Amino acid sequence: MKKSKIIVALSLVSMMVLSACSAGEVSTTPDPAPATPGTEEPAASDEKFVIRAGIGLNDQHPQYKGLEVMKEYVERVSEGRIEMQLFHSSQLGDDIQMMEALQMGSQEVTAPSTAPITSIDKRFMIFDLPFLFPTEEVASDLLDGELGQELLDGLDAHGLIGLAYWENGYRHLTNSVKEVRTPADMEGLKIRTMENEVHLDFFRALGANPTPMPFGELFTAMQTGVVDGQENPVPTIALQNFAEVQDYTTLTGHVYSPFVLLMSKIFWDKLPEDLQTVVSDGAIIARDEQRIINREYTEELKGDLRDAGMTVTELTPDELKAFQDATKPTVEKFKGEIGKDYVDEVLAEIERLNGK
Ligand code: TK8
Repeated sequence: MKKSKIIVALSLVSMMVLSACSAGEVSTTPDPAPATPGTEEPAASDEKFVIRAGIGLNDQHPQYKGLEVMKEYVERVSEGRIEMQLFHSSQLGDDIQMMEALQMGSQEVTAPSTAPITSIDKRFMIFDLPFLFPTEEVASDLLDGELGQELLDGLDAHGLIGLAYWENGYRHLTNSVKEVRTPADMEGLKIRTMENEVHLDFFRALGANPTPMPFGELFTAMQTGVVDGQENPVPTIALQNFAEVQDYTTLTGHVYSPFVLLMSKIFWDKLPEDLQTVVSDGAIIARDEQRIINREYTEELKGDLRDAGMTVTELTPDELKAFQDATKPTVEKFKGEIGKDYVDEVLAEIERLNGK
């Protein structure tokens, strides 16, 4: 009896421990040795996968609309084996924090601008060089081609899967102090930039006083006067209500910014192959839709900025050239850091695409 009592007691204890383990809290049994990559037990076909997708912009922005298109596709085509939960307005952190969360496996998807990714791979600085792309079409053709793919493939080594390039768009300057038509008008303006050396350099070259800052802190910084201005595409200026704290927009179009749709490699490697295909197809289908929405919004919302009381300045060709000339030293300065060969390849490809 006594012996059996001990056995019962022991099995009770182990059941309690087991039930505690299944709740994912306490584990007394040593974790099984991590399976050699590629030898993991394939996920059961009915296993459900949850994707937490976080962005910095709000739910009105074309970036969020793109996530909604992707959510609809992956949930439908995976027949519910994938659930996508969407988080906007920096609910899960800023671009850099979310990228790090993906690398650690505590989040599955985010879509930062390329600027923060330069902290991981300097070649992404190519997209921050001022006045690089003559049109959106040339930009997306290059991004979707070999040269763009080469950079996405390089993210694997950093625990990230580069799924696609979505569109942030041409960036324009706003401020609350004065109308800007020339580089001289920039003198001393406190401008918020993304956390990126290239942007800091060319705003200094324009005579401004740039401050790098996460997007989530920008609105308050403009409201309180910590900064006089910032630069972003029209949909962001309009849909993030910058007209409430900014009076002037100058359509400089100084940089075409892509977003990079990223997935955690830890999560990606757990997905069975058929679901990896659903995710990558969904990313591309949503990309094409997101770009169309972004370009439509960009045209429509320019009028909204004026209706909201902003002075919207279109530069003359000469005025634009003055900005291009003033920022040329930045291009030369960062060619080396990005890699001269890669820069030359990209410039040659832009010329080819632009001549098409
Ligand atoms: C939003 C940012 C934003 C970017 C910036 O998270 O930081 O100004 O243009 O879109 O990625």
